[in-house]
Amino acid sequence: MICRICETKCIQFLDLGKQPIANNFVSKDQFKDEQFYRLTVHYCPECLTIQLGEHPSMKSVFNEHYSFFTGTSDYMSEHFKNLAGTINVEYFNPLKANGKRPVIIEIGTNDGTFLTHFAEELHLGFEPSGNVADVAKTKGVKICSNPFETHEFVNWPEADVIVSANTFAHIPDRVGVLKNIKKILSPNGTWINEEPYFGHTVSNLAFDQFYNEHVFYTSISSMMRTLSMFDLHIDSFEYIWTHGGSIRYFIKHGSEDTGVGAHLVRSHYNTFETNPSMLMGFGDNVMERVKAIKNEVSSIKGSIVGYGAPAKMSTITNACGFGPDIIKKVYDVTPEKIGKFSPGMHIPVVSYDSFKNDNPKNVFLFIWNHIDEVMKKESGSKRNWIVPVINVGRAL
Ligand code: JHZ
Ligand code: SAH
Repeated sequence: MICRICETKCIQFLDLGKQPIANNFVSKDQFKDEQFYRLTVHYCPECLTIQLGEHPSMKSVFNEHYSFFTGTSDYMSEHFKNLAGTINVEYFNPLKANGKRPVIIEIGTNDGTFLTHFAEELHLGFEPSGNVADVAKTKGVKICSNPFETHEFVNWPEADVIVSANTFAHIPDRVGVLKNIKKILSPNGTWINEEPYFGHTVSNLAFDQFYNEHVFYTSISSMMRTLSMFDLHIDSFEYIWTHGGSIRYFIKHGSEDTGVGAHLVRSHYNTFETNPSMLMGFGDNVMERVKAIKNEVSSIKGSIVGYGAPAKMSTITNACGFGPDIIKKVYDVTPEKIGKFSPGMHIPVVSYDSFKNDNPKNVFLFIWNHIDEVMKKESGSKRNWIVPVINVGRAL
């Protein structure tokens, strides 16, 4: 395949086979129409960008039936409230003190969990999935349904802050996104972008982060190279504990050396960041991990159920061949998923309401990234938790 950024020939390091659309929970009558794609992962030797080989069309993924709602996690709601607080203190209040009315744009607003904190400010949220956008609108959030990268900004003021969380990685036309950021970010503005950090995916063997929505996987070195092509740079960054280990970049115009490259040389992720050929070994380790999960599950006596029905479960169950004969059902809180079946393997999704009453013993924790929140909720009950990754702790 050819790199989506710099058009260099990429190198494949992982093949997880035929996979369905990860968030496409289906009803029985939709089984026969399910769409599949081949889940291969590659890196570009030139700009170091890690990316999927192929993916289904955006329209078949982000539409009126999108099943992920940010607000289903209390932890994530709190996380975005805190981010809004930081933005107010660091960017909005100083601008207001200078008599300016600040402007904020969000890419991938979803149900408005973040942007609702700016409902009284000059704001705009980009959200092409109609059903989640409708929820955002009820929270006072102004929505544009165009994909951000195709939007033509006419009579819209430059943004002082642009926020994208778990969305930049989802948009195949990365060049289009960066061109539009360049156009609409004010000269002193900041683009705050957060998403799972690929260093954590590697060190946790979290291969369930690979699925069709995640077209790109972020490393600091690839971000530095890509941004420099668009006269943007990483002003600073921090590792954050969301979605199993993420990174938050603060990005600005220009090409200043802010010491990020020097940090990389000292970081224990240096090998992976600067020598992507080690990813071939990672690909082999993932396939070993798939075998280890299958062995662990087959050694369990008695029935197994799943906890949480994230997009990630699609990769695991399809790679491991786990259908309802192996994982009987999966409990989830999302009304859009309950009563449907998991993509590809068709494990029934049932309401979390019956979990405590059913009192299952063996529970596959598909939402290992929410482990703190789950263990708080489930403290006091004794269960055999099966966790697909080798480490859920804070790596940094
Ligand atoms: P969760 C999605 O990934 C998709 P997923 C997307 N591609 C992405 O990048 C991230 O989000 C941001 C349920 N749940 O967060 C709700 C419970 O049942 O791991 C959800 O269905 N009980 C945009 O899907 C799922 O689990 C609970 O206590 O991998 C969570 O999915 C909690 C906390 C959640 O994201
Ligand atoms: N920011 C939220 C939601 C992430 S889900 C969070 O971190 O929880 C990703 C969201 O991006 C989805 O709601 C999806 O519909 C939206 N999205 C997908 N493609 C997009 C595009 N081209 N422009 C803007 N939003 C997009």
